Amino acid sequence: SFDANKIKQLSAKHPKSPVTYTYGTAGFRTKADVLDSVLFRVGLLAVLRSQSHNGRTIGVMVTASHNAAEDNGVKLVEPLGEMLKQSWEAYATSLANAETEDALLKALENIVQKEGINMSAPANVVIARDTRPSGENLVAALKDGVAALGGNLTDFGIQTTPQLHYVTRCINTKGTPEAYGEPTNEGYYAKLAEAFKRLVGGKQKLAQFHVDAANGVGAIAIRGLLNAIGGDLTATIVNDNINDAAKLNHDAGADFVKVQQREPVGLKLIPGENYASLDGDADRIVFYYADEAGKFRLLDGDKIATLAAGFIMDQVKAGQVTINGAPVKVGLVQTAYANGSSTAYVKEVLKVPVEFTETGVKHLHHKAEEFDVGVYFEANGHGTVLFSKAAIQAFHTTHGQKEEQQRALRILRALSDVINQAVGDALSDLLLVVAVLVNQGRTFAEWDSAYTDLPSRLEKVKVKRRADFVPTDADRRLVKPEGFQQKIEAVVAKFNKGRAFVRPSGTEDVVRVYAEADSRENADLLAKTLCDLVA
Ligand code: NG1
Ligand code: ZN
Repeated sequence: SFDANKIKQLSAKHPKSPVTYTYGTAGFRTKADVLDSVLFRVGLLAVLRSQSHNGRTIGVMVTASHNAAEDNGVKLVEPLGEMLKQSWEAYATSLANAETEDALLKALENIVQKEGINMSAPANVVIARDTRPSGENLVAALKDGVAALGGNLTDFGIQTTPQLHYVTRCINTKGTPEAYGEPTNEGYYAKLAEAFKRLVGGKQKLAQFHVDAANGVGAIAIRGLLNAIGGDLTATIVNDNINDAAKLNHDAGADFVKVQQREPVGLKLIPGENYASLDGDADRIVFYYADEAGKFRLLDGDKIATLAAGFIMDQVKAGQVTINGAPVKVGLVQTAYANGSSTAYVKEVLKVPVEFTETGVKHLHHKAEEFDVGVYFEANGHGTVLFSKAAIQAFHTTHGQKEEQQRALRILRALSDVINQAVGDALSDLLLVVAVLVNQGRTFAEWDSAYTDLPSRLEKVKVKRRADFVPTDADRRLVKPEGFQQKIEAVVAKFNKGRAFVRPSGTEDVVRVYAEADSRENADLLAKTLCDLVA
C-alpha cells in the first residue's frame, strides 16, 4: 500500500482550511487562498486515477477560467482529454474535505479499495496552470501531492486549458492508430495551423480581425497560433497584459462580453471589422461586430453551433458520406441557456436534431458522443464538435466521384483536424468559424442574419443556501423549493415569448436567473421579477 508517513509529512505542509469543498462542473473553484490543501489532495487523487488506468497519463489544470484574479481552481483530465469520470468527483470531494491526516489516509484507502487500485502500478501526471499569480504556489502543493504517492510528474508550465487537454490526449495516444498529435506546444499550433490552411488556402480572407485575450493565457497562445499560421490569418490582439493580475478578465473576455452584451475595454468597434473575445483560460470564445448603425451585435455559442452544424450538414450531403449505408447523423446539443431562436432555427431550418442536457460541458460532451457528428456549445461560447471514429473513417474512405463530392470530403477531413476533439477550445473554435465563413464567402453580418436572438438577461442572486434550489429536466425547472416552480411559471406566463429558469450555479455561490422575452425591456423585467422572487 502507500507510505503513510510520507503522506502525513507532506500533508502537514498543506493544512486544511475550515471550508467545505465540492468538486463541481468546473472541478474545485474558489478563493485561491483556501486552495492549498485541495491542490495537495488533487495530486494524490491524480496518482490514483493514473494507476486505475494502468499508468496512462492524467492531466491536472490549475485555473479559475473567467473568474476574478483572486480566485483559482483545479480540475482533472482523463487520458483522452475528457473531464474526470463522474464517479471520481465524489472521491475528489471526500479527499478535499478530510479534516485530519488520519481521515485523509482513510479516504485514500477507501478509494483504493473501492476501485481495486494496484498501488504498484506506475502513475503519470501532466500539469499546467493559467497566468494567475496564485498558480505558482498551488502547483507546488500539487507536486507535493503527486510526490507523496510516488507519481511521475511533467510540468507543462503556463498553458491554456485546451492545450493541457490536447497534450494529455497526445501523450496517451502516441504510437497508436488514434495518435492525436505531438505532445508539445509546437505540435498543437502546427496541427491547428496545417488543418486551417487546408480549409482556407487560396480563398478570399475575412475583413480585419481583432482578438481580446482577457489579459490571460490566451494572449500567449493566440500569438503562437498566428505565428504558426502565417499569412492566412492575421489579427490584432488587445487585452494581452498578463503581468497585471488585476486586469485578468476585468471588463474584458468572453464572459464579460456575453453577460454585459457589449464590447470589452480597449476596443472601439468599427463597422465591417470582426471581433472575438477569449476567456481567462481560452476554452471559451464569443464573436461580435458593429452593424451599420454602429450597434453592438453578439455572435455567441449558439450562433457558433448553428454555423458549424449547418456547414457540416452541407458537407456531409455534398460528400454523400454514409456509415453502414446510412447517412451520417449530425446532431446538436444545447443547454437551457441556448437562445430560444437558435433552437427553433436548428430544428426548423437546418433540420438538425437538438438534445438538451444540464449545464456544464461534461454533460454536453457525453450527449454529443451519441451522434456520428455531435456539435455542442454552451451559449457562453464553450464547446466543440465531436466526430465518431466511424465518421472520421468514412471521411477518409468514401470515394468521391465528382469534384464537388471530393471537395466536401477534403473539407470534412480538415474540419476533424482543426476542431479540438478533446475539449472546447477558443483557438480551435476561432479557426473553425473563420474557415466556415471563408468557405461560404460570408461576413459576420451575413452569419448573424440566419436568425435573430430573442432579447435575454442573465442575472445572479446571492442566497443563504443555494442547495435549496434543486433543478430537474436539464436545468429547465425546479423541484425545490416546494411550489417555487409554479410561481416562476405564473410570472413567465405574463410575458410574450417569455421563457425563464432559475438554477444554482455549480461554480459560484449564487443562484442564476435567466430570462428571455419579446423585447429588451420585457426580458429585463422578467429577470428582475424573478430575482426579487428568489432573494
Ligand atoms: P455555473 O456557474 O454552474 O452556471 C458556469 C457556466 C456554465 C459552464 C460552467 C463551467 C453559465 C450560465 N454557466 O456554470 O455554462 O461554462 O461555468 O465553467 O454561463
Ligand atoms: Zn474557461
